[in-house]
Amino acid sequence: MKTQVVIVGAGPAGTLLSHLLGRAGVSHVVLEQQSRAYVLARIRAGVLEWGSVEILRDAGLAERMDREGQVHDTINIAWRGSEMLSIDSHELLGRRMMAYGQTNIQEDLYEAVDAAGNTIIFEAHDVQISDPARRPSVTFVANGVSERIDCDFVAGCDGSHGVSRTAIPASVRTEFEKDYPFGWLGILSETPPLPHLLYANHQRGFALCSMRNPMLSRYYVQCPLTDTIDDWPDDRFWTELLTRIPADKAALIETGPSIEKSIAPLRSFASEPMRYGSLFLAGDAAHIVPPTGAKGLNLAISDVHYLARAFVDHYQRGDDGYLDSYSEMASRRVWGAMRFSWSLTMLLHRFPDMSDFDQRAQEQELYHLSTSQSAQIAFAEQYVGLPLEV
Ligand code: FAS
Ligand code: PHB
Repeated sequence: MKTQVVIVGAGPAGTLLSHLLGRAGVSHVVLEQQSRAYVLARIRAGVLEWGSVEILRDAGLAERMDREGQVHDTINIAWRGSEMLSIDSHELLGRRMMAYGQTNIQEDLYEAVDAAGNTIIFEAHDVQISDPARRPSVTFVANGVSERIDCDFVAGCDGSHGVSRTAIPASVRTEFEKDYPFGWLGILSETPPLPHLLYANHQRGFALCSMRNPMLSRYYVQCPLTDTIDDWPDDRFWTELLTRIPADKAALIETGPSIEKSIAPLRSFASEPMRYGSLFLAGDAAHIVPPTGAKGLNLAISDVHYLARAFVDHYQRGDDGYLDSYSEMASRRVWGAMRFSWSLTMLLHRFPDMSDFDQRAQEQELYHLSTSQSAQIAFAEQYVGLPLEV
């Protein structure tokens, strides 16, 4: 086979790239190691920056999002069990955010790929990238048959455990990493959510109240990395969540059976450069952020926005300016989100070695955020997302 771009991975990054390239008439093939159903069963992100909303709208992917998604202006942060601040990004910046689950986005993306007749080869195994620096080709096995695709470019959208990043020689890569000594236990429950996102700093640990739709709530509590979901029956989860948030908010929460329960470790990771010759990395293949800042999915979308623009300029105008600037431009946005997600994780979580001084210093920073409009503006512009670079 021969095509212009091979995309490895059909998560949000790879599938959005497929859709954008298809709209521009750039030939491509997507290789996904899992089945379509497996990818769609993942429960992950829930909050979209307004820049991501606009990218999806411009790509004709927003009809269901605009119908079912929930536009939000306010982020609430609680501390010490009773204090709470509210940050209204629309009042401060005129910018909003959208609560719309990654699972829904993935469904919408697959539907659009099907409608456009683009090619995703699911259950493609043993993907290998050869000669990424000059004349790349990709081999894989599907239905027991070994295949090879010659291409102009490879887009590595295969997440943090994929093969694309390591196709860049270790001598070329610089990696930055920070692991956190706790995880997030998340549940979904078919109960009405709180009206606004609520993050909580508490002596017992972090908690987060989020949503998917008016009858589907998403909740998280910080838990030790050594825990498993068997350590957290629903009753224990609800008791812990309601303890960590202010009583007046806890009184509004309707508990119910969890329909999904999982523990995710928290990690900061970045690999540079995001380009090696004809190989380009996008999304989790190049970077991981702790979910505290709701940035992972949004970075995947912004990387793909930059990369699709670069490929289209190459093929339609013979202009490689955006290809040549991709790695630096995408990395600038990645590091903005990386730092914000790290700082919010350090501010809101209970670390095992924390002293009373450390706890009090966290609480003082939250008090300052509650009283300073300039601090709130700085927070809000990073949470809802800075404008994309032209
Ligand atoms: P993905 O990992 O989503 O997709 C990569 C795809 O490549 C996968 O389908 C995989 O099967 C495929 N693949 C891997 N190796 C391959 C190979 N060798 N060959 C072919 N295909 C291969 N972000 C938030 O903003 N908020 C959250 O609350 C949040 N929660 C998360 C919870 C968990 C458990 C995880 C793991 C991530 C979470 N994230 C969250 C981040 C998440 O949303 C990612 O940022 C987002 O999925 C990134 O999308 P992709 O880059 O497409 O990577
Ligand atoms: C979610 O809704 O899953 C969510 C919201 C905000 C975050 C992380 C996850 O920071």
